[in-house]
Amino acid sequence: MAPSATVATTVAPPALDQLCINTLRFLAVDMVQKANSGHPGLPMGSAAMAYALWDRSLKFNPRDPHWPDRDRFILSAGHGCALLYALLHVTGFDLPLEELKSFRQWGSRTPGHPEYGKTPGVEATTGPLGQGLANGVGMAIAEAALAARFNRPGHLIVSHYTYILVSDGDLEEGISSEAGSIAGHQKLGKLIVLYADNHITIEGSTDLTFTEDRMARFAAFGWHVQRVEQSNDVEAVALALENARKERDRPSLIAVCTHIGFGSPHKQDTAAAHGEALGVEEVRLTKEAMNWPVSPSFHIPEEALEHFQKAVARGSAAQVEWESRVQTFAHEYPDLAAEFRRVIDRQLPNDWDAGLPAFATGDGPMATRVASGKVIEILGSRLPEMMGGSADLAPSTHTNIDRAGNFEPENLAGRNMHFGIRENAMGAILNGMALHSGLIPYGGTFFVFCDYMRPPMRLAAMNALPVIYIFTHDSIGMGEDGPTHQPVEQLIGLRSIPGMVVLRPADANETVAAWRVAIGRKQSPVALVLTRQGVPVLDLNLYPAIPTGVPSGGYVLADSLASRRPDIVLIASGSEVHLALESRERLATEGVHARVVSMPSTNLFAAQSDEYRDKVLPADVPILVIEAGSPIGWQSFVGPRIAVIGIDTFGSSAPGPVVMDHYGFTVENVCKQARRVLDRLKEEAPCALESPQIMEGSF
Ligand SMILES: Cc1ncc(C[n+]2csc(CCOP(=O)(O)OP(=O)(O)O)c2C)c(N)n1
Repeated sequence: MAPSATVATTVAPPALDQLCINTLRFLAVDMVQKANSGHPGLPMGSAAMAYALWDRSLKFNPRDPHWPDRDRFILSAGHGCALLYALLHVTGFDLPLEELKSFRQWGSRTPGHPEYGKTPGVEATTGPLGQGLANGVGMAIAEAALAARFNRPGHLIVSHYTYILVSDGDLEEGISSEAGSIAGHQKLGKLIVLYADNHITIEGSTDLTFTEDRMARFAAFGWHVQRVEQSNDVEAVALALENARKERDRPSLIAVCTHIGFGSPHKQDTAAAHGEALGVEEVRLTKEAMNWPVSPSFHIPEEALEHFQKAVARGSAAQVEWESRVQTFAHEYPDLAAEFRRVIDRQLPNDWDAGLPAFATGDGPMATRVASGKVIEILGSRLPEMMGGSADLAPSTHTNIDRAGNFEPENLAGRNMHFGIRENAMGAILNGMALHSGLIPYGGTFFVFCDYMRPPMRLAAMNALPVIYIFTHDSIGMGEDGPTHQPVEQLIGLRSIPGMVVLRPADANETVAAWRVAIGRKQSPVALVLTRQGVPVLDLNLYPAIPTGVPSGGYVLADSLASRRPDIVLIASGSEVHLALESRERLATEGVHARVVSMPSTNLFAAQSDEYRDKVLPADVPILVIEAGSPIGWQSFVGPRIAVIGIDTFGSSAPGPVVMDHYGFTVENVCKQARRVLDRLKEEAPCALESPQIMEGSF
């Protein structure tokens, strides 16, 4: 058995508490019933523990949901969001009852799972189980890091807790072990997790799938664990929360034995309390059983509302008290206070990009990952809010900031993070850090392993979070490690995530420009896709368009050598840009005049005006795309007059240049394919496919 403490007091909560808890329960029941869609079970079972937290502990101000020193609360079990919306409404957030009545309807602020930015008081988008837990770890890391940076003796400017409500599903997901492990290792004492331990998931009892001792598991991660046997024992939950807050060196897990669908005569403790409304008859029976008026629905007793709304005065007072502390702090440490305000507001200092290097040809060949490492060094010294690291690949991803120290329990001011080999949690922790605000979080790994962190990347894009990913070893060009490590479909995969900006720079100077874009974007995640292998450095005198071209996503890097309209446009990204440039010269000797368009970001290019795009890619000039990735997707924005040299297998293990040659990334093949495109146009007849690497025009 785990060394956990069991906390218990009385079983029946006092009448007012009971009234408040039932208010939450039945608001959730009515919301789901009216929508005829949603999950009533978790809200009914977890209302009491959520009430204990929100009523007795949580520091929040409904009138200012973004107050920087509020406690964070994440409902990781996002399917139970009716509970969260009920809490937000009754405690006085700007979420009118009408919104609760429009649960899950078009245009409402009460979507089917909590969405960050849509509902005041929702701290994180949740729904994909496990992500919210790891987001909370990121928030707790942010709190610890900012506290270390800004608090001074006698001045507590950053001092709040992160609370998370999780379900069985959250703890079943592998990410919970990744996140739990790192949180325990980092001794995140201000992270407190309430676990709705109800033994039920959608397919039935957890006996079907989930029988390990969860408490022992988290204790082994280094957590402080407690159990509350009676979920309605508000005082016991409050006491367990108090114990958890006293525990400064370990994150806390409080398993509360809840009953899914609590109070429902036919559905309590069954999977039937999941995923659908209770039904009109069962709602009536439940209300009657719990002595609640059957109608009207959405009933909120005045006494309960009055009690809940004390949160407004309590929250305002707490914020006013904090603001006065900040004022005293600002008096004593004016520069530090201004800096605190700047980072919390996500503002960049005026000179943030001063001193970024302009690389010379003689600096090359240089891998873009190496160039990125040099940029991180400089940016890291100018932007103390930059904090990040790698999933155990820092020597390869070049993500460390020299002299910034490791973030670890003994050095919470350290900014280099060691995420361990935990990509999924790394992505979600970065999201939590971005959601917290005050930091520019970044994380790196090999590009192929971005698949392991795709769920949090998708959420980062959905929530417009400024997270930066550094993906190195970006193509088959990385060589010997072979197909398991050679990304092929990842580029198109990331480009297809709405809102994700993917940048694959061609050389060191494009890498500098790409970092400028990444830091400057406050409303979207950015993935930097970088080479392992050295590539030539493009001379800024010869290619002056680089600094302004990269932010446009695609630009004319080198025009047709003849001062006339190009015969063909060669589009390339990353390492293939150099191949395009060489091929352009070879083609010229054969009388074919090619323009080279460097396209580090299809997403940014797609966002340019039609006029700009038509200038870069004239409508009636054929296009050959050269990119060491899946050819799918290019036609969507360059039209049908296109051929692609890409890859539609998984690569092979051999030295990088050999692999590139084998897959047709040679000057000979580019020139040959360019001539085929032109010949075909002359003949106006489709030509047969010659190799799997070239895709023909009419997709
Ligand atoms: C990653 C992920 N997989 C699957 C689901 C679909 N899903 C929603 S709720 C749920 C199970 C809920 O069981 P539990 O987590 O124990 O919550 P409770 O029964 O307490 O409501 C599942 C599988 C999901 N939301 N996220």
